[in-house]
Amino acid sequence: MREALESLRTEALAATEAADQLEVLRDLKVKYLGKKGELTSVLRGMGKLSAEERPVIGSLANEIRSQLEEALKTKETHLEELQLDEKIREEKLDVSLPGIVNPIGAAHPLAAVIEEIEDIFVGMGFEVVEGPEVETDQFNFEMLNIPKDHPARDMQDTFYITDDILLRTHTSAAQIRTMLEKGGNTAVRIISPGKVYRRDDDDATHSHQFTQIEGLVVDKGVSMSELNGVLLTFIEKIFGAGTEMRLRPSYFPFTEPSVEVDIYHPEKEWVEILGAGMVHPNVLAKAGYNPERYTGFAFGIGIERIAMLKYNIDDIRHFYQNDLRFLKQFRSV
Ligand code: FA5
Repeated sequence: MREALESLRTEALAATEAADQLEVLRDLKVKYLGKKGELTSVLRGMGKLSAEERPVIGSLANEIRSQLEEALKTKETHLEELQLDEKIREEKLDVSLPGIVNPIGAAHPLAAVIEEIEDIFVGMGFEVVEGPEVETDQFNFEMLNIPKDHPARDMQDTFYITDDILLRTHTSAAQIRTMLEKGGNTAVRIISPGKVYRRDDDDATHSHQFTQIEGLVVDKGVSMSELNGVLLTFIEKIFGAGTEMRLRPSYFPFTEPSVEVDIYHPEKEWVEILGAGMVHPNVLAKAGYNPERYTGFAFGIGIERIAMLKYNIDDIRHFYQNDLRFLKQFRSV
């Protein structure tokens, strides 16, 4: 029996030594020390031993059990340490590796130009208001002195939704909304940016959907020279001091006199960027302002044209094609 125990010791210690996985150790523990394990089954034969032999074999068995337990524990700790080292090695961060760069978005060039223009006018005491893109014929035309049969309707070929509802052809509709809101006896000093729509054929300088900024000043004693001063200040701020501006007589049914404003560009020479004029007395009256006491001026700026001149863009369609090669050039704008 002694020999059986000794060979069990040798075999179990060798197996423990050889184990290279925690699972293997667990199996060995069951195999040798478990209730149905080999040590227990050797000890089951103790009944056949003499009274003198029994304590000797008993103490040998206990010695082997604790030696084996000790060996298994030591090996277990060792394997756990190895496993932890491996994990640390795998999860180690190499701070010298190049990082993953997330692409950063930027404002669309038109949005950036609108913001810049808003800042310039806010600096001159203007308030920013918004109007709806789906407008009534009444606000887009009738109240701007353009009745249904008026030839000026041909100047702005319109997308109609019904006979009386349309996609606004210009931001001038915001003039009427603002004056009605102010009630006929309060001064007005607003700009109103937004999208407008016309059934124009798209080409390098025309788009069926484009952006305007309307301006409107109504007060007692407002004059054409103030309009001139406001526009020149705006143009010098957006294109740089010394930029030349020219007013050409023109015609809009809602202003009298009316002008078209060009700026001088070294390559393109004179380029039209906006329409303007003194608010027509009929328009003031329709919107509740007494033209005997109040005068006003208004202007409508084409934003794409401004952005094209400012950034040397040769085709208006670039703004609407969402080509990243184009848009990425405006990251720092
Ligand atoms: C108007 O729309 C008037 N409402 C402007 C105005 C307001 C005059 C207040 C007087 C008082 P016009 O149709 O000219 O005017 O357009 C104004 C500007 O919008 C033009 O100078 C041009 O810069 C721009 N524009 C006009 N049509 C297009 C188009 N199809 N695509 C891009 N820009 C355009």
